[in-house]
Amino acid sequence: MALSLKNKIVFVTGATAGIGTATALEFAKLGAKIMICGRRSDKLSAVEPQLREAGAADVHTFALDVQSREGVANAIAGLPHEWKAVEILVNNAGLSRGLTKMYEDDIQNWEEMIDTNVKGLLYVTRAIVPGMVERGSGHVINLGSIAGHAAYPNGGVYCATKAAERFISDGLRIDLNGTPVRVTTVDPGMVETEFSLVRFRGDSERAAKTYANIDPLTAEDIAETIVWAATRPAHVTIQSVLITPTAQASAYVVTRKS
Ligand code: NDP
Ligand code: 8X3
Repeated sequence: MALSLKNKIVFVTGATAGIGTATALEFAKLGAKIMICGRRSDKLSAVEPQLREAGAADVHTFALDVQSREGVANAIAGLPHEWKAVEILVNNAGLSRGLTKMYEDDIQNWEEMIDTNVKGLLYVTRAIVPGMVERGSGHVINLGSIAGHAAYPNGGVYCATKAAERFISDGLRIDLNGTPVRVTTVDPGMVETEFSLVRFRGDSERAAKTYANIDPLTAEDIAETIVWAATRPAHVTIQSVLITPTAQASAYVVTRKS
């Protein structure tokens, strides 16, 4: 039987757009208490009423850049008492920067991807998981990618961050074995969100080409997958889900409609 998440606290990082917003909304429909963060405060304010409308038992938002080790530690330590018992952590905040040969790339792109996708995920995990272990309940769901399964041309560092995510998820699951805390990695292929717009620094024409002439995954497809994994009975761990558009067979084998 599916687990009830009514009144449980679900924390989604990077919920000001894309998969994060859709995931928060999907959990809200189940009557969970939703806590979200991201760097853009205006977007957090815009998502909050949508979450209440969707059925969230309560909503808490705060601006956070997960790249900041101190910022993450302070934000989690400073949570109001009633928001501390996080049941589900969705480590979703992440990004890609550029699509360039590694040996010619701007090093700043690497810093941003590694600091967000790898170190940011670790900082949040380190701050939240001890409470789960102490309470004897919890589930960490990390956003990986098909990019973590095989490197593709000009995206090597992004792929490396998602390969790291895969091993971090495996390592965390091993370290938590013997506790009831579960770990899942959800690894999508092409999902049409702000992802490519961010990758190409606002070049919307180039971003749109990524998804031209295919039916890409939607943020809602991924949100539903995450909620499915989260609502399996307590004795079931979905370790990983690799999910692609039907038009995509691997990280770089995609058939476009002519
Ligand atoms: P979007 O760009 O639409 O959303 C990314 C979210 O992450 C935003 O809410 C953004 O918020 C947040 N974010 C980025 N950097 C930080 C930071 N330093 N601190 C806090 N929040 C941050 O992309 P997606 O929804 O597509 O991406 C979500 C996750 O899914 C990422 O981890 C991505 O790698 C992964 N993924 C995406 C795929 C795709 O094809 N779209 C496929 C596979 C995986 P803000 O800017 O307000 O901080
Ligand atoms: C995002 C999917 O293939 O654009 O992680 O890297 S891909």
